Amino acid sequence: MKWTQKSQEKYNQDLKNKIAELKKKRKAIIIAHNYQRPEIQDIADIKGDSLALSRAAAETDKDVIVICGVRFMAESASILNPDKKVILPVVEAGCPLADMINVDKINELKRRFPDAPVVCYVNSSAEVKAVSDICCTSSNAVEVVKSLSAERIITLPDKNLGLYIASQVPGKKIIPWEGFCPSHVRLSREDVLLAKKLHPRAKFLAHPECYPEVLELADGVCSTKQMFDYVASSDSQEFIIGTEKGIIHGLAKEYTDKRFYLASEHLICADMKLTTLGWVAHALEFMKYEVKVPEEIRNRAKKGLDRMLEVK
Ligand code: CIZ
Repeated sequence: MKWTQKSQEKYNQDLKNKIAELKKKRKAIIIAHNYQRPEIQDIADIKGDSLALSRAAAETDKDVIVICGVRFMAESASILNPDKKVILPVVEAGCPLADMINVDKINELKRRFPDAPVVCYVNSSAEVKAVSDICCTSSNAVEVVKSLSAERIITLPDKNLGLYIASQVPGKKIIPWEGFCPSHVRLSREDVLLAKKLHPRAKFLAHPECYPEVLELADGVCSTKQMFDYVASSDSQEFIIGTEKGIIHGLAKEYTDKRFYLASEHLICADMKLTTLGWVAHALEFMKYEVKVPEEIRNRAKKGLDRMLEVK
């Protein structure tokens, strides 16, 4: 068969119909991150950042939660919903940033800075959350740190997010871990200056996982959710976006009268792009791949997530 745009559309529509049928049969909810492929965002019941995903997972009355994202997101859903089946369609969808820290390294930090609580970005494994004091996302990291009475605070695993928090909470000494997001650090100051030259009227929105010298050029430093909020309340018609490419689909779909330019074509997370319609259909048909956090780790990790959800 010759593969044309028409046959591709039919193939996708058949998969979407199958997913809708299976979703009903399984009493499932599909939750997708803002960085997912456009066609995955379009079939999701809930779409958002990690915080929205965690909240939706905590509130759903469905039996099965399909997380279209990466492993740590499915783990968070499992931590908050021990009695539900949490499914990650692509078993190897991980997060290189999350893999840059582990329990031994945190224990070493705690030995060096015994008075400093550990604030752990949700982009981390369940084991890492279990030995941290409180979690945060890129939406609420500054508020979470402000909510703590300690003067010295360890933030992990993303160094740039730690440096950004430090710039916003000057009264505290932030001790950031050295991790980084391989997608966001590919955005250079030169990329942004070029994009600004090409689109002089556009506002530049940057994710806090970008380097400080990139954030210096930003009109807004925003999580993905905050980028939606910024665009909604801005009079500007054009925006240069400094985060993963997937968000452009959601922004362009929601704000049809505004224009969005990706700050660099390198802003792509390969793990986020692994989930396809085919894998979601497979996940619902065969209930694969279940992510279940062991009870002992879950109990400890949940405390940090609950504490975060209380802050904001
Ligand atoms: O917090 C998240 O979900 C991430 C990884 C990015 C963002 O800002 O949404």
